[in-house]
Amino acid sequence: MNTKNEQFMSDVIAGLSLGQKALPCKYLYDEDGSRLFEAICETSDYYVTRADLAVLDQHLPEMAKLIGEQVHVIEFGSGAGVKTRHLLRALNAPVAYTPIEISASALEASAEALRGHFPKLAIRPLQWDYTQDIPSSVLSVGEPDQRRLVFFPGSTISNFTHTEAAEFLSRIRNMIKAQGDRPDGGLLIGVDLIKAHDILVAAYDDSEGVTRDFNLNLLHRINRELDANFAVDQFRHEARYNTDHNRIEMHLVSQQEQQVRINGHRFEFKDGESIHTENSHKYSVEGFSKLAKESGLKVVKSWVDDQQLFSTHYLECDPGFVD
Ligand code: AVJ
Repeated sequence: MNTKNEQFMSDVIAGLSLGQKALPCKYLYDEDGSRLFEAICETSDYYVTRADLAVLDQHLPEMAKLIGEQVHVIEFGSGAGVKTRHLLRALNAPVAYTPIEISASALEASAEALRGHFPKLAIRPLQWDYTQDIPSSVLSVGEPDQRRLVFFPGSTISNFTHTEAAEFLSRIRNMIKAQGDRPDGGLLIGVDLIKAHDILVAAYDDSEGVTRDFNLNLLHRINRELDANFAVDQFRHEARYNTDHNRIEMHLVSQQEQQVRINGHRFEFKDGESIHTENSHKYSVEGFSKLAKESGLKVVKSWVDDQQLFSTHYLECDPGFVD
């Protein structure tokens, strides 16, 4: 077994040994999972992607004015999408674009696609796990280094708990704050909003069953990569809204009492017992602004769509913040 699978194995063993069984959501996004996630974004119940784009398209001219000219755009995620293209087109003379993504293939494919659209822009794909620190020199684009705009659309921040989200925002602050000749930069981030529970549950249990397949794919993956014997059809996808934490939780619920063997380890499931596989935290505009403030960022402006489904925020370093 290679090191990558060893890590996967030990995370799975640890997660299934918890009282509430749980698996890290990053393992949902293998090649099949990433393809299924793209398909989720096309379903009629998953409003998130459309609402995100609607907010951007309606307000990009104003956003671009606040962001200013000649920025170095840094995106967390491969940036294959239409949102990146719309942003880059709206900005005034962006100097460089750095998509940061752990999957080399996703990164290269999207960088190549973008080069076709922006032949004169310096596109500098960076293969890196963006939840880990990135040395500042790796991101520098020249002398003097250019002002940075971090772009984090899609409400990917929803996967983080509040503590993780606050740490993540602090790291973004360090990345954009002034250094040498480089002035303070900004952050443009999409955040899904708290709303009626039935809309939320439907978005994570779509009527086409794509989210179900996405969630169950994790068991197929464990069977394939870790020599396990999950009876996948004996598990059911469930999306629950947790009101205490303002989050959707995805679970895989055992449909009977059963045993699963994973590379010599055995795990017991009671009838109805679940594996918690993903969180999607929801925010109010005020709640997100408060979280950002704790991390030394201040919201310059927030925008929401007409139906108040989704929010996009432009933030800058809070000059009054002391770490
Ligand atoms: C990738 C975290 C933005 O929480 O809406 C969607 C993940 N999982 N449907 C979300 C997801 C199932 C998605 N994010």
